[in-house]
Amino acid sequence: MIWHILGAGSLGTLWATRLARAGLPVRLILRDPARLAAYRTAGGLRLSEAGNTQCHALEAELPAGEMPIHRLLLACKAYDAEPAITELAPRLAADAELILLQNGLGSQQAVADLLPGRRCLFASSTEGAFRQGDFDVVFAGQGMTWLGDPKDPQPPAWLADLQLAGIPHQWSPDILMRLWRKLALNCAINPLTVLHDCRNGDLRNLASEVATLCDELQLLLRACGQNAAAEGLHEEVQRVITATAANYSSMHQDVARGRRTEIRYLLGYACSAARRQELQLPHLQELQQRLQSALQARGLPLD
Ligand code: NAD
Ligand code: KPL
Repeated sequence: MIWHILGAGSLGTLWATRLARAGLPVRLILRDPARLAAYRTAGGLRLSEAGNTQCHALEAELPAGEMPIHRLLLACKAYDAEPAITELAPRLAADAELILLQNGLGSQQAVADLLPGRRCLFASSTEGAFRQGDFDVVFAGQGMTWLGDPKDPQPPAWLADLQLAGIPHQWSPDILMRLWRKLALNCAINPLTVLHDCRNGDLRNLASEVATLCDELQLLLRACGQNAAAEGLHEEVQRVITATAANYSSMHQDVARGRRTEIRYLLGYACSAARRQELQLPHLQELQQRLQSALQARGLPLD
């Protein structure tokens, strides 16, 4: 079974190169003819890991290719997921299965709604990678990827491919709980690092603001039926702030590089969910407004 991988960015490269190294057939799907030509000129994907760089000349094609797709890893940003799948849908076989690697919430359901009958696994990853150039990625942090299917608690047999490829993963019968928990962590940390232009560790100086946000996020999680995700949230946020004290959050990095953020699928999703539940969460809503003003001032999209 061929692994089609849409998105030759940080995580797409990390997955594609490990699957290919294990001898599994992999084909990249690149956005347009210009990207395909640039990929061919580059001669493949470069992955640097522990000071060692290797080039992997994987097969690549365009979304409008002929071959039906049976297994797809969707490795683009959350805001690109729906348009990417809309373009690719005619190639997806009736039995196609997908892994959706997007952070936050909202994009996975939107993709699944476009593909009735196809199995969509949702993923939440703590692996770290970044692009240092076109088709040139650095594996920056070991981590774990949790996979699950909100509609079916049974893992697919083909997860054995990930084992073979050495991709650390765990099946999660309650993947929505994991995604909500990560969303809450990201909402408590990432926007403040943008607003204060600081590293995660500097949030220790904003302890009461972080605590207030965690209180509101816990109310939201409970109102949305996510009691397990609410448990001990503030303590975990404090632990993550300490453990990643020297790092800039992913949202801070996006803003610093002038890139669009995934705000719509993080804080935006949280604020919309609060409105749907008719919950008043004034600090979270004010945080969203302050963040949007900061994005506007930098000429970045507000969602
Ligand atoms: P990235 O920007 O490095 O890569 C995304 C790639 O998708 C880009 O190369 C882009 O050109 C491509 N793409 C977008 N639309 C496309 C289309 N229609 N056709 C073909 N290619 C298309 O992003 P990333 O860092 O790999 O992040 C992917 C997701 O994983 C995000 O939701 C992110 O939050 C999440 N995530 C990333 C990391 C990390 O360390 N990078 C860690 C955990 C979670
Ligand atoms: O996931 C993160 C991010 O930067 O996106 C952490 C390190 C948990 C901070 O929210």
